[in-house]
Amino acid sequence: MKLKTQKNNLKKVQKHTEKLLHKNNKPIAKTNGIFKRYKNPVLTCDHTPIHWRYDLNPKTNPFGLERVGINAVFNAGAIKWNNKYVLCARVEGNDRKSFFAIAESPNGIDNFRFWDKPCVIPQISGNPDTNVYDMRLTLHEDGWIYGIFCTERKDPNAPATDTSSAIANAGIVRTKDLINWERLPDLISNTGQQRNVVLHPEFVNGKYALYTRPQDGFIDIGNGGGIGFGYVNSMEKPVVENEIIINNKIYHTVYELKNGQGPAPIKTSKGWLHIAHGVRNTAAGLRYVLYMFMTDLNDLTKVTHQPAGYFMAPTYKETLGDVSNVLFTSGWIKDEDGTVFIYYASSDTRMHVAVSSVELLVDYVTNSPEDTFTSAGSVQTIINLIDKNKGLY
Ligand code: M1P
Repeated sequence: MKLKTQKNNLKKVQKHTEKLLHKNNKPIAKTNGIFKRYKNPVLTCDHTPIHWRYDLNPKTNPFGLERVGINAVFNAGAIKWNNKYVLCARVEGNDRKSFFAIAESPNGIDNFRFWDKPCVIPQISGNPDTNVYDMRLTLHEDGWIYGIFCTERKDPNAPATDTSSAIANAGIVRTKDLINWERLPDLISNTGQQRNVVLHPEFVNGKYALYTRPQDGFIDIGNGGGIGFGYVNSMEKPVVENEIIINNKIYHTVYELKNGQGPAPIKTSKGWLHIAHGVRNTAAGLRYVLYMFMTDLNDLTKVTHQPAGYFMAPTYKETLGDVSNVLFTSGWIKDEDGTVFIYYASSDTRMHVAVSSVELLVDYVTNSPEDTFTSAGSVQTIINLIDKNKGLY
């Protein structure tokens, strides 16, 4: 076999990357009317810049070999910024470490391009993060853009032979330009572990408000779980107070095992629109789907509407990846005209977009039947619809 020269191999990679970055995206024909999926993923490991992965100097890389492998790009936070659709993606290297990197698109559906360098997240002195992931971005009414992410560190109390046990908590940064990040202290809460912590965009009774997901263990949430809600007096000393569960995990639902808030909710005239992930166990492992609910405009702890079951589940193609059968969202963007871009990842591998609108989502959430939690109840729901449709089919 002939060894590829540096020039040939790099040219090939460059060509492939540029083609990918300019590929137009189209909605797929099949839709339930509520949202439209798009054909191509919006971000993958192949979208990462070539200068992150290759030593471009022919003297030090004569064969044009990849030096730093990128394994996956997923679970991105999202924000409309300077008229661009911006994702703060979780980029995972071949070394299993995740980090954050910003990619922007002019239209929200294709042509996403990473900025020159990944985000540099300052470390907490004496307590560095081992791994960071799943940043939710919130433009708060205090003027800062906050990023809340999961920071993972080895459990200091695990026996020496246990090399897996970890502690997950919410790390917090803020920025005014998405380039310079100020690290704030990690969240202090009653439970040992937190993941999927999200900042509400408005002050509530003069306080910051957080969606949380308290858990007892790193993977198992134990006695904890459910989407929590609590208050924080100061983001510089972030201690969660009065944390209560507002959206529980429930037996024999798509969120039986655990759930977690997606991005910060969207304010509508009918209430706050939420998108979340729900997890159940199956013989083939965990299955992650997305579901929606609405909370009261004046009482954020009160769920006013919640359609039964999932809003989006992985399609066959989306079920395949590093962690199969997973849809996960941590970012969406509402445009001035009410269009909603839902950015979701499939199987911890790649990012996609689905497009809907505030009008459609509010209709879906407020008019779809709620869960009855029994098979007989589900049959009755369908019978009710059939009766309502009498004479119309
Ligand atoms: O692998 C699926 C997801 O698992 C975790 O989510 P949760 O905390 O709800 O179980 C996270 O590690 C997430 O990043 C990942 O996509």
